[in-house]
Amino acid sequence: MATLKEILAKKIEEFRPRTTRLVKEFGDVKIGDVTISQAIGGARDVKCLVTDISYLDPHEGIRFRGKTIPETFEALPKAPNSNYPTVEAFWFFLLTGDVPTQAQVDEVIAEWKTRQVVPSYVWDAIRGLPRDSHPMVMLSVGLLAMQRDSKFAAFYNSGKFNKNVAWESVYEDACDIVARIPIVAAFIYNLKYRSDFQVPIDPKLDMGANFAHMIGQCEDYKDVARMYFILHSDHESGNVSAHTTHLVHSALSDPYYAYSAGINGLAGPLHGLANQEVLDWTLKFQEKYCKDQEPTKELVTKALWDTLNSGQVVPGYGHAVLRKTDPRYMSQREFCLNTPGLKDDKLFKLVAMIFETAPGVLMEHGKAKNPWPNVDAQSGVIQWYYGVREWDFYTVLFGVGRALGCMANITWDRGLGYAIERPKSVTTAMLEKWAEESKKAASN
Ligand code: AMX
Repeated sequence: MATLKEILAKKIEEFRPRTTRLVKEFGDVKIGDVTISQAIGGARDVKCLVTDISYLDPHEGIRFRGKTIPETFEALPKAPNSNYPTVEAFWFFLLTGDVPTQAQVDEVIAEWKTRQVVPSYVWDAIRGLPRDSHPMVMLSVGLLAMQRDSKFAAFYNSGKFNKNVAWESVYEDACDIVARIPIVAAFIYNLKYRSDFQVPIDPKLDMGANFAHMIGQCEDYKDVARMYFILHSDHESGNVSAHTTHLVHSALSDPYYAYSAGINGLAGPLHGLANQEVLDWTLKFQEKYCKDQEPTKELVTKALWDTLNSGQVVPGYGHAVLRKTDPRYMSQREFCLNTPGLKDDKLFKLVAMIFETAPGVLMEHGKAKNPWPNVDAQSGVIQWYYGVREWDFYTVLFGVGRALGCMANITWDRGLGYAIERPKSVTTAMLEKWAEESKKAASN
């Protein structure tokens, strides 16, 4: 049986001529124009990134390797006694586009075990931080501390660096990072919230199950972890964490530097930190409005307007690309509705009420182009229900999942030899000149 790396090597070899031909023969074909509002407004919709790992349609939502979320869950081999695939099966699929056999999944699970040794100086680096540092700082520092192990950096410094095979050492780092990041995350959780009570990995368990085990969670949480990490893995290339990782790696910074930077982007409240903000908003709402009464749509409406009128965003709602409810939201909602206990949970019911109310309020407010919920509006309530109530940790969970997409993407970036990223800037005076010229041309 060919290994994952051998299958990947064959796929990259086969794919390369497509990229080379596009650049060589069709390099001048235009795929879009850039407007002044795109240049000033965060490059929204500017088509200048390429990935085949996932695609985000504004109306349909995400497809991983051509498959919707339900199709992905359906197609992949499941974890033992579970309706969900293992993260390892998903990793194989994300990297190659092939649905692995059970034997191939078992091989990835076994291989990750060999990579799960985190050097003790990583723990020292994290322990050296003030205990009230944000867990995303700890995750970013933990990743950077592991950079000493980078096989890509070692290959680059070996004097034998060769562009054609550079992807192989990125792949090695990528596998090390995805295998180790849940261990680092569990360490941070136990350090911060369980009085440094550290639990060793259980070599019999797959990644999701092992994460549940390390943070002292119950049997049912194993599926929560698998589902969570898969859903948060990839959202095409333009989001801040994926794009940052791609950008930093394009300078041939190794995957540790690149993903540590990606994690720093994920820590922004408009991006991954929104999951923590959603829980914070919802609990503050309960505290302020529902001490002596049950939540009602009227109270939720009032709280939403209070947020908007104070100039803040409603966390968990809106999206730069999506123009409908995020299927990652729906997938988690379905999980809640199918989980006895969770479907009747007070917080879940409140989140469901916000879902019924917020889109109308945002439409009336008239600013957000997408008034529908994104992934972050639903994820915290599941963690809360299972007892992971330290909501400043939620973005770390996002970061564990997002590692899969970012690492798969930069492995392919190197495989296809993507160039250092370097868009061109212009000055405001140039924009004003072009604006005047366009006005004159329109009036002639
Ligand atoms: N609440 C209030 N106002 C919102 C809003 C929301 N949820 N979503 C968008 N708006 C506002 C924007 O702030 C912007 O206002 P401005 O004109 O005064 O600057 C206006 O509506 C137009 O914005 P947009 O084009 O609809 O969105 P965008 O592409 O600029 O930003 C996003 C997208 C996600 C940052 C934005 O919708 C937002 O801030 N949402 C809340 C935070 C959040 O949930 N982030 C997580 C996104 C998913 C993820 O990455 N994890």
